[in-house]
This record gives sequence, C-alpha cells and structure tokens, in this order.
Amino acid sequence: MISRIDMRGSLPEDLRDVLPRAELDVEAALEKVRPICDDVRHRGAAAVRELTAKFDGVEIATTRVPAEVLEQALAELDPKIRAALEESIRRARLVHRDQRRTDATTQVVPGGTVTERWVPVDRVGLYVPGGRAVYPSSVVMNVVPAQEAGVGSLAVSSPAQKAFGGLPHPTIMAACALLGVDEVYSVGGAQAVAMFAYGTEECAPATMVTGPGNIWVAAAKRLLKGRIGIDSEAGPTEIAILADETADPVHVAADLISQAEHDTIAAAVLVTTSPELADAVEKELPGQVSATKHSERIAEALGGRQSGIVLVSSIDDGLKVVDAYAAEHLEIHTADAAAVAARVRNAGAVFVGPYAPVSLGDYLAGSNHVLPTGGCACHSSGLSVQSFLRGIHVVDYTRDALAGAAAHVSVLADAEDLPAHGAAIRARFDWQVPATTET
Ligand code: HSO
Ligand code: ZN
Repeated sequence: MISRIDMRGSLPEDLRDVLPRAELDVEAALEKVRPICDDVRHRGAAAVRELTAKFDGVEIATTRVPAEVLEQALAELDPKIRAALEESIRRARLVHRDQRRTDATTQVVPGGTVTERWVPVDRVGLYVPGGRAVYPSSVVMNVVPAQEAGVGSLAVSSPAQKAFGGLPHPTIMAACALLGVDEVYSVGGAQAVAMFAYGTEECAPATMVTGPGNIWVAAAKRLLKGRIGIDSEAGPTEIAILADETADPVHVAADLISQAEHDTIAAAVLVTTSPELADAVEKELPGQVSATKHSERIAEALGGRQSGIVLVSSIDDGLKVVDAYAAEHLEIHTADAAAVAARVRNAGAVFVGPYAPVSLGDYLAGSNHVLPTGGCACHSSGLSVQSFLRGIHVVDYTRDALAGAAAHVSVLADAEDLPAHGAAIRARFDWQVPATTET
C-alpha cells in the first residue's frame, strides 16, 4: 500500500528528490487560458457569462450574487456547521490579529528618518473552488487574514453550480455571509481570475487574487501575475510525519490518511527512526483506509510514488530529510516533540506532539491552512496578514541631513556613471557639494 525507502546506511548527498512530487503541468495550461483571459479583457461580463455557459453548463443572467441570496444561504445553513464555522473564524481572528505589524521608524542620522509603513492592498479577489473541493474552511482562511490586514474591499468568486440554479455552492455563500463578505460572484475557472484582474461592468478590478483552484485557475494566476498580486500557487496537499518509537501507529496512520483524502496525487510521508513503528503503521493503514469513505482515492495517494515511509538512523538524519522535503504540513511525534520541532527549518506549518494533528490546523487551530506546497516551504510562508500588506519606505530628511549625505551620493553616482544623480543633490546647495561634518 505504501512504499519504503531505507536510508539507515547513509543519507544520499542530494536529499531533495528522494521523494518525488506529483507533476502538475501548469505551463501547458497557459496557452489554453490565454484566449479566455483575453476574451474577458475585451468583452467583459458578456464574455464571463458565455464562458460560464460553456464550461459550467449553466446560463447566468448576471455574475454578481444578490445580497439577499447570501443572507438566505446563511439562514438555511445547518446550525451545527454555522457554530463550527463561527468558532473557526473566532480562533483564526485571534491568531491573525496578532500578526499585524506596527510601522517602524529608524533615525538614520539626526534629521534623517526612514519609516516602513505597512499598507493593505486596496482590493482582493478571492477564488473559491466549487468542484470536488467545496471548502468553506478555505473561505475562512483567505478572508480572515485579508480582513485583519485591513483590506478595504473584498470580493469572492466561486463557480456557478448547475445543481443550484447557477449560484455558487450554498455553504460557500453562507460562509461569505458569516464573514461579512457581501460581494460574491458565481464565476469559476480562469475567467474568474481574469474578471478580477481586468474588471468588468459587473465587477471592479482587484489588486490581488488569492485562493486555491484547479490547474486552469493556477495557470490564469501565473499568466496575470504582475498585473495582479497572487498568493502562492497551491499544489496537491502534503503531510510529512517525523516520528520515533514513542509515536502511536494508530494516530500516525490516521493522519497520513487524513491528508491523502484530498487527492489521488496528495503526498503522505512518514520519516522514522523506528522500523517497528514503520511496520505497525503499514499494518494499520489497510484497515483504516478500507473503513473510510474515500478509500479508493486514499489508497491511490498512499500507493503513489509521492508517498512513502523513510527509515533513518537518527532524529538528526530525519530532520535533514524533512528539511530537504520542505513539506506543507509536518507533524512531530517524538519523545521531546517541542525540542525537535524547534529545530525544523523548512515546513509550511509544524504540528507538535500527539494532540496537534493536521486536521486540527485545517479547521480550528487558529493557524492558516493555505500553506506552501511542492517544496516551496523552503522560501515561502503560508497565507497571513502579511500577505495582504505592502511595506512602503517613507524617507524624510532635513536640509542638514541631506548635506551630510551629499558627498557620498555624488561619489557613488559618478562611480555608476550617473552624474545627474549627484547633480540632483547639488541643485539644493547652489550646485556645490556642501561642506559638512557629517559622515
Ligand atoms: N489540508 C488542506 C486544507 C483543507 N483541509 C481544507 C480540509 N479542508 C490544505 O492543504
Ligand atoms: Zn486537509
């Protein structure tokens, strides 16, 4: 059911490709989405509606969902789901509120300061998938950090569902209403990203587009990046678990299965110092897999070349393997889990000990579940308040402070053969380099 790699002898020189990632050919999709984006750019809402009829098989009169429809969806939401979403939102707000940065002012010289001023982006378009993955939790994870960052204008788009008369999925609409988002569009795929990037008669353009999506959404985001800001491109879900002999095989198996549930190309990786644990997990998996609803999908994910059990001779080696892999989610099930977790350098999120499974983080830990995949955790972070802010440097120098910098600026400008740069300073001092005691 799951392959095994024995690295107890010695670790390979290059650990990065020990566990290959599932391939997602976004490049190839680019050429297909280009005409779609161009069409939306030139013909606006009419193009969006026609593309919706073509790809989602449903005619919509207007792309914007009326506010009463959102309120209605919330009124009809199962009270248990509502209560769970409310608690998820409450916890996420607690964590994301603390991520806000204060402006920092540095006095560089007397009379010369630089302030880094954090300013939210003006308008965010959030894409929410509507196919197999209907995830109201992802609405929470995208909307909460944007709101806590102070983004003034926030719109959500999710595919028109034939089964719901051309509206987005009711739970998605209800989640939007619960979060106070009243601008929602029933548009999916590349055309939704293009609608946000270029704007239409029915939807004002956004400065940033975030949210997961299928390969067409990822391709449109890649194509329109620059015109709009984007979050990271979401790839298939990954879980890595670093464990020793103290780990409970039942928990480890359940957690591997939980993320394999997302996709046949999801990755589930166990890195362990204990061959006994490896055996026990392998023994545990088939029973748990066959007892769960999406057993076929899970079995394919666990059996794929992107999943496996890696045996290592020490926790130090295990840390090298998981750092090289840079998982979206990393669980630590070892004797001193907090100490081991503190040594991890590359992971989207780290889950410490037996009572912090990834599925807690998916819904209710308060952390964000939009995390870097595909090894991007070695250079990128998950979604946070910071993702929606820009730091503007505000430079404020007095005449004296500028005089103190003038000579050095002139020298550096001449060294770069850009004498007009130096002249712009001297213009303020009768075209002379001012004499100064400043250095
Ligand atoms: N584990 C997913 C997020 C999610 N799980 C949504 C359940 N719903 C991100 O990798
Ligand atoms: Zn999940």
